[in-house]
Amino acid sequence: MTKPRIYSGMQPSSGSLHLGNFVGALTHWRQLQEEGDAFFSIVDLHALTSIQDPKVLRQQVRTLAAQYIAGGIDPQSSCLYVQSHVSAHAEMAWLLSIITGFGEASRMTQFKDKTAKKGIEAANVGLFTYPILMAGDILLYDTNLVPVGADQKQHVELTRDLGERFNKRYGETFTIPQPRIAAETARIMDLQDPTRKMSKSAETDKGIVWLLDEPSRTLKKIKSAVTDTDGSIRVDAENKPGVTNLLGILSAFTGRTTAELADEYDGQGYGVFKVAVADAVIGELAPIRERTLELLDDPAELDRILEANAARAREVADATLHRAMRAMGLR
Ligand code: ATP
Ligand code: LTN
Repeated sequence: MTKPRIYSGMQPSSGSLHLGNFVGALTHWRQLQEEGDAFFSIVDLHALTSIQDPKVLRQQVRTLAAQYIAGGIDPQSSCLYVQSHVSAHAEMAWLLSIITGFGEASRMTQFKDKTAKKGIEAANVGLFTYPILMAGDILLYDTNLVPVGADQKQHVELTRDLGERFNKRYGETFTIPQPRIAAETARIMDLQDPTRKMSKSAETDKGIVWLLDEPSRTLKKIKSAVTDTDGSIRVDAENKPGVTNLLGILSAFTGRTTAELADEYDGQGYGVFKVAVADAVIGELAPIRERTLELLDDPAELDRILEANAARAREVADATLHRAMRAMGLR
């Protein structure tokens, strides 16, 4: 049996990945790359919808590439590449926009969320067509499985609908992908406001552990995590969101269940518990941080890896793009 094709990507939209991205995305990718033929992209065309400074974008693309590699994505066995290096992505987005209904695109909740604050008038059209570009990413690689967080499920559903519609209208062209949604327990919450997910767009970064934070800073952030006053250590998301989140983090970094950990730490006090969480997190993240900095010290080598992988991605993507164009009566 041939291995399933796996595809996922993240936007280079911050100076570093955070703990949520690491637990919710990177650790799954790392595991999945063993089971399939994986493509992991740095979706810089998507990030253009929110980043205006070219220098910042260029730097963040390199940092994300270094963090993918330092975090365990093997650029020899997985295809780790930058979306804009493969021109088929932008072309495919146009072809798919033709078969996307305006109403259908208007129903995407991420667009509604991202424009809620400033209003639709202030948004760019790219933010609106963002899910169509994403559908193209996935369809170009004959993808079987798309590992993403629950917030991206609607976009993968759109991808399936567009793929099926295209196949019906123009003949069998695309493989229809399945989403692989990370478990709710893999969702890491903000350390200062544990009712909200850890997110790079939070107002302050006091509750965010960045993978590039120095260990002393990580320790400080975890020690200052908001908890409660009842002193017990148990899983209770409703009444004890802070403690529950810390148990989730410790579980992700030790492979032990939250129930087991609660049993072990209950009665020892929050101070001891927080230090245990920080030790586990720093133990795994400190070497990743160092490796990332080493990789960033040699940008030429990083660029060489990205270019070699882009060449591989282009081969697969161009073949699919040309197939779709011919099916539509182009070329
Ligand atoms: P934004 O604030 O712009 O939504 P983000 O920090 O939530 O950004 P994304 O770029 O949307 O991050 O997500 C990249 C990947 O990381 C996705 O697969 C997403 O599901 C996962 N992810 C993001 N935040 C978390 C979190 N707090 N816990 C677990 N997984 C997360
Ligand atoms: N929209 C996604 C990033 C993304 C993606 C993709 C994920 C762009 N293209 C293709 C999976 C497959 C996000 O914001 N996390």
